[in-house]
Amino acid sequence: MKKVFMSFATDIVHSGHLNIIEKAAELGEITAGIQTDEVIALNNRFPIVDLEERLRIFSSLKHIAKVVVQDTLSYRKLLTELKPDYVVHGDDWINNELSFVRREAIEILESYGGKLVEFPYTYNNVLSHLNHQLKVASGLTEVRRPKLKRLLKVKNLLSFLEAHSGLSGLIVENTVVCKGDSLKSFDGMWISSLCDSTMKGKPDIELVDLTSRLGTIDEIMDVTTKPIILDGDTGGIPEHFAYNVKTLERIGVSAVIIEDKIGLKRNSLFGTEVAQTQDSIQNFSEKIKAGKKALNSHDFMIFARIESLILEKGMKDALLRAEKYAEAGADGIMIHSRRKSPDEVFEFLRSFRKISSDIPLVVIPTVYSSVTEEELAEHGANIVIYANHLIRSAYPAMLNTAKSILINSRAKEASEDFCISIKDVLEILPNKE
Ligand code: SPV
Ligand code: MG
Repeated sequence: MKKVFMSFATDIVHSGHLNIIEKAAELGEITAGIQTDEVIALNNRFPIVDLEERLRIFSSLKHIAKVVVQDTLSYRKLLTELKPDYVVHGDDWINNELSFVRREAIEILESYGGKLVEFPYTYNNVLSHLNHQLKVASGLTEVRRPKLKRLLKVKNLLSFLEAHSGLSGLIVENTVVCKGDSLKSFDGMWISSLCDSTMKGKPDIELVDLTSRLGTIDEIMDVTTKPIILDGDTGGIPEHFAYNVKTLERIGVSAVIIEDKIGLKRNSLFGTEVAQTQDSIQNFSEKIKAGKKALNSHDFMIFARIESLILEKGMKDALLRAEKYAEAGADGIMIHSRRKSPDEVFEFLRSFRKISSDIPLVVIPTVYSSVTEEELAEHGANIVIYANHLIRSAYPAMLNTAKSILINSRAKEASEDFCISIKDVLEILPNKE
């Protein structure tokens, strides 16, 4: 009996898969590699049913002899181990983002005399409607909200990018790059108070209120499915915070981060250049408790953000606060810094990991931007937030366009030098179903 290997990233089995499985079964005995959540997430998708369930579903199919867990996008490990005579796949990966995985699989197969067999991938209205429905389901409140907790369980370090509009949300949602023998995409969106305010031409002082912030969130949620972390500023007074977390939880936000400051909030990156007051440990702990008590689900997270390093109160104060906020029920700790070097953040991460080995740690390397994700993960960070980069890069592009139109008294130069075509704009926007 010849050996056949197939890899699956899906969590529902439809006739398109069954058609290919039936054809593959004619070639030999099928081993199915069931991709882990982490591998599936690399390609910007998020399974609705978990890995255990997917393993059961596939192992119960008539033509599947064996299932194995596939924990890399690359087939190298499993092909080297299993040495199948054939790898069977739909022909859709010849030209899509998985084409490099295909090329590597062909090389490995050729090295020992194996063969890649591709069958036409089934496209029909029923299946494309089903795919669309799955995408819609993935953005529904009850599916979207727990995604952050689920991702934290399967990935070492999550990366979040700022979104301030539907369009920037689409960039975070859809951008995928090929890196080494894998793919990379963002895990979710950060809705920054700085960027939400900047978009409205207002200062970052909690002036853009929650009603307005909810409008931004709604706009982004309408066209995306990834988990959202909201920058909740100071969270307001505990009595208001308790109501507001319920709203955020209900609409499907996954987490809110609140910072331990009181009075007129100024952006942290001003540091001690402007007057900013840190809340007492006791008050802020009460706010965390009030928020936690108000929640209805287990999957909405409240992260406590510590401003001690920003306000030059020292490492000891930062660590004490982290410990106390965790005791008050915070689901994670964000440590902020405005030093150019990541050393104080590294020190905090290392020291806090001695206090708690599992509470998620969040960092925002805006000023210490040369730090790499590998270094942050090594020191114990769980979430890295790129907090303002889409709006910061959009602004100079818009300014150059405005100047070019003024200088040339026409739009031709700006269109050619700084703009995408209208055709491209239309393609970015969702236009099916
Ligand atoms: C934000 O993005 O609004 C933040 C991070 O709170 S920072 O601007 O660095 O304070
Ligand atoms: Mg902010």
